[in-house]
Amino acid sequence: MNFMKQKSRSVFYIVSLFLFLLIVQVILYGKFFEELKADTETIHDLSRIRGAIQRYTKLEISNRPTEAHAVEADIDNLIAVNLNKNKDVEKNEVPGLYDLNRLNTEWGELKSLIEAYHTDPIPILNAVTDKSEECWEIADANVIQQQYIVNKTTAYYKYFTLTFGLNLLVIVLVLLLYKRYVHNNLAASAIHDSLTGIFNKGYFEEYLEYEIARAARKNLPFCLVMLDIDHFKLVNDTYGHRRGDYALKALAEAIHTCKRNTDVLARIGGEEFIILLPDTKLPDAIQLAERIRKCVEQFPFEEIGNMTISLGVTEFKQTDHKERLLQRVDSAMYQAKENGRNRLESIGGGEENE
Ligand code: GH3
Ligand code: MG
Ligand code: MG
Repeated sequence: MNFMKQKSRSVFYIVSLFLFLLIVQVILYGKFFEELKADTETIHDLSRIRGAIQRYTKLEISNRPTEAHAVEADIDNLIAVNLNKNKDVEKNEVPGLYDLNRLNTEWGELKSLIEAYHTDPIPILNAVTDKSEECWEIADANVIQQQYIVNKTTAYYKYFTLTFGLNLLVIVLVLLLYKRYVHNNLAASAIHDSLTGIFNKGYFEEYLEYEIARAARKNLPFCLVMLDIDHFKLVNDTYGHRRGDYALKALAEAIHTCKRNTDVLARIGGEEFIILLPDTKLPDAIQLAERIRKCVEQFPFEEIGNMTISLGVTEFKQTDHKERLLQRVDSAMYQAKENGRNRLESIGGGEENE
């Protein structure tokens, strides 16, 4: 359970970290969108300036001053607004290309030429059209520059979307894995004893019912071995409850290594254990139980030294039900205690054998 708490904390930190990154990304997203919007507006304005300069020149040359002044005011306004808006823009992003100031200067010169043109048109006409063309080229270069900036921003935006998606995926994956982990752990803790890690009483009884049905249907033998630590109260009283807990865990491990893989071991009481031996007849079960008894007797329990166990063994009979079987193996174990402990007694088919 402690391990589960630690895991929960790690998951909490991981998910928090990725959520934080997600929030940072959302904020940056907002900034990107704003920039993109401003840049797109600039492209729009610059395209308007580009076309309006040509129109202004034509209107002035064809002597339509009212319309020409309206267009002039429009261009003045657009240049001023964009000069102000883009004053922080790094002009050297594409060296020599982006220069609204230069356009402004050329535009001023065009207006002066137009004034001179109205006084004496013939010698100035070529200079006016050349200047107008020059203005168009600068405005066009500015549009291309701005489009380049937008394309770059959009490329960053793609990487952003990718990392955003990955971030989200990590969060979802971590949560899904954690859900599975918790589910598995809960399922495991429902059938395992929390102290020793072996099966608990509830699971064992379910398994026993299943084995009884299987053995009855297929006419197969199986045996039960019940065991209890001798004078365990004394161990607790002498070495303390914690040492007692350790002894229970060590005993479970010792039995686990002595039994066969197919045998099912469970803790059914404080210091009481049971083993189900599938496909096993009584003589073989007695042999295995004796092996376990000796194994425990010789096991060096830290600080405590040696401990002994008393065991009861019985074999399943076709007429048995769960309670009768458990009662019989319990009686056998009780006899082992009565007869001096650190020994085993067996009861087979309702008769008592030693
Ligand atoms: P016997 O040989 O007759 O079995 O004697 P015993 O002292 O082992 O039996 P008794 O029933 O008198 O005492 C059982 C002891 O087991 C008492 C109890 O404190 C201890 N016990 C039960 N569950 C646990 C546990 O989970 N941890 C520890 N440390 N002790 C436990
Ligand atoms: Mg005991
Ligand atoms: Mg007991």
